[in-house]
Amino acid sequence: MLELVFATNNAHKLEEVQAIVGSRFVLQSLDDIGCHDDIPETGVTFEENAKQKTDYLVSKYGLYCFGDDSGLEITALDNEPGVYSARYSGSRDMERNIDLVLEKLGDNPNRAARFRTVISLFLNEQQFFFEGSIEGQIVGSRKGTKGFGYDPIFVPNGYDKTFAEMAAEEKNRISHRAIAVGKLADFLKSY
Ligand code: ITT
Repeated sequence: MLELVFATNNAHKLEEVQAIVGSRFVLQSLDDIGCHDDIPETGVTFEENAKQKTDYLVSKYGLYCFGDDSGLEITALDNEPGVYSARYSGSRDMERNIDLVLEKLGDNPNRAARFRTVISLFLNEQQFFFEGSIEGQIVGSRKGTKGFGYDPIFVPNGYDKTFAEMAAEEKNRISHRAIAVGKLADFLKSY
């Protein structure tokens, strides 16, 4: 059994990932290790931000750990909001963040977008990255109330409903995060 710290305080995320990686790995949250610091996220790529989280834990605690960063990239907006997804409008207010995206896109016919997640893993003095993405389209107005973040305006390619109209199990089968975590889990299982 190997202990690994997941650089998150989101208990739901931790539980979900623990179930996927299996009982050979015991995952601990930042809270579990007594880390209440505001870990810097100042990178300009998801890779940099994910690595900042693990670098921080390695230098401060010397622990094996992984951390993730995700966001929405819209082709017609030069891949914005990207790493600024959580605070695109200047705050964490998702109503305003979504309004800003819809306003900037206007009636641009190019609605292509993707959600991306990058996971950084530090294990046995080595650095690994795992990535997941899902392509889709930004719709003209919000649809659905499930999920979080930009889910109400994102329709994955091959589907006719937004992430916010899907049951959690359906979204979690195909999402960027599910793909990246699946790769992490496969790697850990074969390690
Ligand atoms: P932590 O870093 O503390 O885990 P966070 O809110 O910053 O929380 P992420 O880095 O995973 O979470 O994602 C950044 C933003 O990207 C998030 O606040 C959402 O606005 C958006 N986002 C990420 N994944 C999403 C998803 O599955 N559905 C909708 N929006 C998502």
